[in-house]
Amino acid sequence: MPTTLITGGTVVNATGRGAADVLIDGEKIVAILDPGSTLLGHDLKASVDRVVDAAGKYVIPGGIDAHTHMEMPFGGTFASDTFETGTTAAAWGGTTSIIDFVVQYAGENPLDQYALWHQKAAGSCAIDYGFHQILSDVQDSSLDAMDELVAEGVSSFKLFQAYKGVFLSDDGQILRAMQKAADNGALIMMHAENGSWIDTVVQQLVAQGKTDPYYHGISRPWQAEEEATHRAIMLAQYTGAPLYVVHVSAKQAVAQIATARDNGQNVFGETCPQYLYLTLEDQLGAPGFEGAKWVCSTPLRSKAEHHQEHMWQALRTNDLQVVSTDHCPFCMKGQKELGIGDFSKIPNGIGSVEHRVDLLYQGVVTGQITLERWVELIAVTPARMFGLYGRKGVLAPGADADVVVYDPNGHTSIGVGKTHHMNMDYSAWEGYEIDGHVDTVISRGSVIVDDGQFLGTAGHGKFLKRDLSQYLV
Ligand code: DUC
Ligand code: ZN
Ligand code: ZN
Repeated sequence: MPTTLITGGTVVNATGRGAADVLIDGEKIVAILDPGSTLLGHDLKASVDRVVDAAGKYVIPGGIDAHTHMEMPFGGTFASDTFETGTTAAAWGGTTSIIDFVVQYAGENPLDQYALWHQKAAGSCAIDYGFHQILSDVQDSSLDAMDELVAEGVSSFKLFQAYKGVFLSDDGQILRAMQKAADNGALIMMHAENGSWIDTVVQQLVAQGKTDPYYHGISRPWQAEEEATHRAIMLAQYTGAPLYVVHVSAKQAVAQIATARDNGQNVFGETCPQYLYLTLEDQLGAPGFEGAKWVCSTPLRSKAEHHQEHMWQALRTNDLQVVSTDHCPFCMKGQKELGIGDFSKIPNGIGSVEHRVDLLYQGVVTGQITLERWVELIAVTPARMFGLYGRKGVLAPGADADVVVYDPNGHTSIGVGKTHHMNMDYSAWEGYEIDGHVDTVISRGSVIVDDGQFLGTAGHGKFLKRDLSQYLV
């Protein structure tokens, strides 16, 4: 494979920034050099196969989206991005690794499902990919499978306190899975919403004829998120399991996580771009059936209650540690439409895998987070959290050459027909005009996006066998 020199840019890691050149040999970074360094008196630029000019730009580790659902069977249909379309869109947006979810439904063996997900992803991905395992049927065989999966590099397991009859585990099942995780070192990821509470409110709202998408948000109140978050934390405290709460949207849930952390528990929290920008009033409350575009769970929260500002604050203060997308796209036509006349039948999910890096960068533009914190949230901490750091999430000799050249003076117009490569017939971010631009994306030494062109291939992406979380060992 060729050698590449990225010259003239500002290299940004979590620990700082500085003018430096990045030398890549094959799939690896081999050196971070003073700008304009020579090799045995020779101009390095003349000695390498390819030079990437990053003058005036940031050079950052490739983004890691630790929460995606490509091709997920859910809500009576399948998430509309395949591993190929979803990872290609991710690449366009500066993400060079995803961690997707293998799904176990009731009666299924997690190991069979794990093999099936390998079949779906192998040969299809444009970027590297790992797996978490969803457990919806916690029984002896599932607990045994957890050990085998950890050995396979699947070191995190998602449980649900919502979606009764589909994903939901009761407290006893959660307890048992957490005991296993406390024993084998795995990380428990939790969808924290009180499902029984929500299901009852859904029935009441639908019976009252309150069937518009807006009521999806009303049916899943912050109290149901706070309560489930607290319960998960108590179960984690009792069992000694580490806990990572996914897609946190309520400020009260953040407070629960912060308290648990203050008390010395290994509890972590993730939020998503939709909870930073989009609201119950403006998006879910859009006229007619339009709000279906933004039906996801946990739901968008009330602007009047200021949850969105609170999420930014929590990212700044490290009460939340990761921003992932929960990318779970559905088209309006034929998919979201399943819920016309009954919001509870709208497939839950938003597609953002392409825009996470850009959307988070707006926090740098507005002064809510530093440049280093941006890199930490989109790449460094997900790598550490999910056992990839060193290989991924850092620009340093020995790391995989997953590199993004980001132009802070560039501009990105989000929307269908503009920058939109996800397999969706709409964009949840239509009309966003934002600062910054992903110019060049390198995945393990291969340039996969450059100058407005996709140069990658389906099948370039390799499976990431992950270590245990590097926050815990
Ligand atoms: N929430 C979503 O919105 N979609 C996928 C699953 C989930 O928990
Ligand atoms: Zn979830
Ligand atoms: Zn999810």
